[in-house]
Amino acid sequence: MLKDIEKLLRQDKMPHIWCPGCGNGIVMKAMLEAINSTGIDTEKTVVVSGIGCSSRATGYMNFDTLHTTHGRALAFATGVKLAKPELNVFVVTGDGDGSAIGGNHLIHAARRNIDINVVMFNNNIYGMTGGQYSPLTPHGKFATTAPYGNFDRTFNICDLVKGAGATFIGRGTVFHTKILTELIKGAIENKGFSFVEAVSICPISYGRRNKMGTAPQMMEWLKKNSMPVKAAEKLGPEKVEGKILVGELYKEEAPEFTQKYDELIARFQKGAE
Ligand SMILES: Cc1ncc(C[n+]2csc(CCOP(=O)(O)OP(=O)(O)O)c2C)c(N)n1
Ligand code: SF4
Repeated sequence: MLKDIEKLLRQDKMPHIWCPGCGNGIVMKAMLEAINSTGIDTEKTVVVSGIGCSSRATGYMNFDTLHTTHGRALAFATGVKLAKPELNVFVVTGDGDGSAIGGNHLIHAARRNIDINVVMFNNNIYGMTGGQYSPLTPHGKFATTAPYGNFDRTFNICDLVKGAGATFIGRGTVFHTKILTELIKGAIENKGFSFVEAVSICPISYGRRNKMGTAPQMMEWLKKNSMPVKAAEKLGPEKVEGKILVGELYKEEAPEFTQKYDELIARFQKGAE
């Protein structure tokens, strides 16, 4: 309920800067609901973001927050988690922030399986700077820098993160908010690197250019073009082609980075005695 999460918002920072119909508030609410329902200590919770419309979420969330530089949220978050492994560390990142300039940080944080929960707000575009294409702009879609349609291949960021070593991966959308909230809860419960792709809508910098209509029409589009991953597994690839697959995509157990680091220190301290 909204009442339960109001305390997790910085009311003095309202109104927010997001455009009417933007999906960012929906993803932020899913994060707050997940944090609230898992009952983690909010005094020991840190949220780190880069730069972009989505990254402004750290300004509105009532935790210890860091609004850092474009693409570098995971580098800052890694420092926070290594210095104080007892903290619950989240990263809020945009598709541009986290998959382009911050792509290498994403690969290596996943590779280390460091216990950080990343929520990537994927609106398929660089929203804040007016609509340049990002690595997650689908093939053929229009952007200020792709006036004839994006000729890059469509890129699956969850596959990249899986290949790199993440131990929890899920995809939700701003239409499927219950699923999105559950996935963020799954990320919190996983002791290791967790990645949740939150497919969002940017009616201003993406929707207008791609003639997707109003925000409710973009939501309708998300509903029609998504499918639960479990249902997709039972269908042939031709029926799944182009669909956004939502749900838990991957989970495994693997040693966590800060725990291994602490064990190493303890081993050498013992040796020195
Ligand atoms: C080093 C650096 N390069 C470029 C920029 C300009 N810049 C600010 S936000 C942004 C893109 C944001 O897009 P995304 O991460 O997808 O987030 P959104 O705004 O869509 O939520 C860029 C390129 C910057 N601030 N710093
Ligand atoms: S430009 Fe797009 S992503 Fe940015 S606040 Fe507006 S609708 Fe949201």
